[in-house]
Parts: sequence; C-alpha cells; structure tokens
Amino acid sequence: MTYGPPRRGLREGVMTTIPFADLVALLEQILAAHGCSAEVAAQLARNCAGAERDAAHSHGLFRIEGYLSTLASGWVDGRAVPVLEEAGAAFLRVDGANGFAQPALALAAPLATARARENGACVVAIRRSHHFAALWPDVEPFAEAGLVALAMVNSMAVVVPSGARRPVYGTNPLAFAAPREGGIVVFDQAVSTIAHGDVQIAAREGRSLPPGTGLDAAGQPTDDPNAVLDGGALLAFGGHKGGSIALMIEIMAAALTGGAFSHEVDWSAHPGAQTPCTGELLILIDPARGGSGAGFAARVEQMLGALAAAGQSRLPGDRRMAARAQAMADGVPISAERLAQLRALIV
Ligand code: NDP
Ligand code: PYC
Repeated sequence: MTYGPPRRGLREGVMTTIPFADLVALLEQILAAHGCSAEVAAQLARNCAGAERDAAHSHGLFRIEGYLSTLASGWVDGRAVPVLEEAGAAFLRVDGANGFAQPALALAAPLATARARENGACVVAIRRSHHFAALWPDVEPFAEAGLVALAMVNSMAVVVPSGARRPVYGTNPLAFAAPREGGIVVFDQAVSTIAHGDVQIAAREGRSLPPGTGLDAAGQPTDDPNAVLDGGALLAFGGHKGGSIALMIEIMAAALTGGAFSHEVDWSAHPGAQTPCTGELLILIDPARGGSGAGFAARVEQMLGALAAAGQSRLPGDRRMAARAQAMADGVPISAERLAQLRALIV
C-alpha cells in the first residue's frame, strides 16, 4: 500500500539517499560537536534518524537546528547524567537532571522490563527531562520484548483548553504499543489537532492548515500557520474530550513524575531554547498476567482481523513501517542540499 506523496520542503530539490547507519553516525557527530556527551549524542542521533527513516518528518531532521540552538542557549544539559531511583518494586523514578528524556529512559529500561515481568507491571516516572522527539521510539522496544507499553509526555503551553482564553496544555503525545502475532501494533499521537512541528513545517512551506486546527492571537479560528505560531494556539483534537486527555497527561507526566506542567515551562532567559523541560510517564504491563494469558497476541490479532474485515485497510504505524522497510532497503531519502547543510554542522 502507498500512503501519498512525501511531504515537500525539507525533501525538495535533488534527492539522494543515505544509509540509515550513516545518517545515525552523521547526527551523532553533529550533536557531539554541539555539546552532547558521546552517550547522549548516540541516543538522540538514533532517535532523530529513526524518525526521518520512518518518514515521521515533524520529529526527524527538521528538529536538528532546534536541538543545536537549545544546546547553545544553555537551557538543556547535553552532558546530563540521569539518576535512577527505586520508588517500589514496580515503580521507578528517574531524575533527568535537565538532560534529554531518551537517556533517562534508556537508563531505566532494563530494570523496568525486569520489574514488569516480576510484578506484572512497572511504572517509570521521569522528571526534569527534555523531550523534543517522536514518542513511538519510547514504546516500540518494549512491545518487541513482549510487553504492553503506554507512554505520555507533556510539552509547552500551545493548546487552548475548550472555551478558555489562552493556551495551558502542551501538545502532549500519547504512544501505545502491544505485541501482536509476528509483530507489534503501535500508535503515537499528539493531543493537539496536529503537532506543533507540523505547524512550523506548514509555515515554512507556505501551506494552510486544515480548518479547525487553531486560533489566532485574537482567539479567532485561522488556517494560517503563522497566526498560530505568532501568539495564537492549537486546539485539542475532539474538543473537550481531547482536552481531558491533555489534562490527564499533564497530571501523569508532570504532577505524578515531579516534572513541570507545560504552562510552567519558562525558557525566556534562554533565547533559542526549543526543547520543553517537563516529564514523561511510562507504564509497562506483562500481558501474560492478564486473562488471555499466553493467548494475548492471538487476541490482539483477532481484534485487528475484525478491523480488516470491517474495511479498515490502514492501521496506525503501517505508514511508518512501510517507510522504514523502504529506507532500510534503499537508504533514507534526503535532498542533496539538506545533506550538505547537515555535514556543515560538524564544526
Ligand atoms: P499523526 O496525526 O500524523 O498520526 C497519529 C497516529 O495515527 C499515528 O500512529 C499514525 O500512524 C496514525 N494514523 C494516521 N493516519 C491514519 C489513518 N488514516 N488510519 C490509521 N492510522 C492513522 O501524528 P501527530 O501529528 O499527532 O504526532 C506526530 C508526532 O509528533 C508523534 O510522533 C508525536 O509523538 C510527536 N509529538 C511529540 C511531542 C513531544 O512533546 N515530544 C509533542 C507532540 C507531538 P503512522 O505513523 O503510521 O502514520
Ligand atoms: O511537535 O508539538 C510538537 C512538539 C512539542 C515538543 C516536541 N514536539
């Protein structure tokens, strides 16, 4: 199946490809040259290159300059060493130490996996962490290891609550992954009508937003991405129902973890900062402990079969996995101009 033309903009001009491993290595060099420790650079590079490989462009190469300007601003510590704290047999906390969320999660992942198997479930609560990425990389590996995983992150106040006058919620993504027979099923979605990154890409490309996406600074509906970015706001998907999910994520990813709410993020003293410093909550469940026992993956398969039988031809994650398979076979598509820009960032 095909999923429409690739997005324009960053992929315009003379197109070439780069092997995934080479893209990871290039990003690693860039991030290390701009203040990340070798370990942090490796984590972020794999994450960002993985998003580009999967054609998840709003959190792929588009984000590199944002990472670099944030590192230069002093808002984030690219050399932070996260600290793991045991809060109970099935509850791990991580102090991200004002670093990126991915190294914090990587630190907790082996123990969290073991604890989920021992106890049936395990919570990982990460605070003081910057998440500037897609969320599916935070859940996929757990599902591939046989666990059900649910992750949520709050970001920065750009989503206006239903009927309210100003933005309070972040774009707050929620990602879910579960084993199925022979693979996994995964979704990852912002609570806003679209991700803030996609608004920035639309502005850069001179494209309008779909109707009902956001408001301008005067609180009026607009399809102009610049009006949303210039003092306006995004709406939550599904009106007050999406708003309630945004609220849950503020409570789980910030209040529960000890991180900042989206509306508390204040980077005004760090011009150039773009990565929200908030929190992330991850819940891991061993599905073998449930009533379907070892038959869990088969039950998931039955559910997915019912969707197919009803006519749903695309599952969440299908588009990304197709892009991934193609990029792993042929290389990650990139314009020659963008590749040259990236190479020039290694100082
Ligand atoms: P999309 O609306 O593009 O997609 C959301 C989910 O729906 C994906 O799993 C997607 O699968 C699936 N999907 C899309 N179209 C269909 C369809 N027709 N049928 C079935 N499934 C479909 O994502 P968002 O714009 O909401 O978010 C984009 C990214 O931005 C996410 O990775 C998110 O984590 C990230 N983000 C990160 C933030 C942060 O603070 N770090 C904040 C906000 C967003 P597929 O991927 O295969 O298309
Ligand atoms: O695209 O909404 C977004 C976003 C916020 C933080 C990182 N990505």
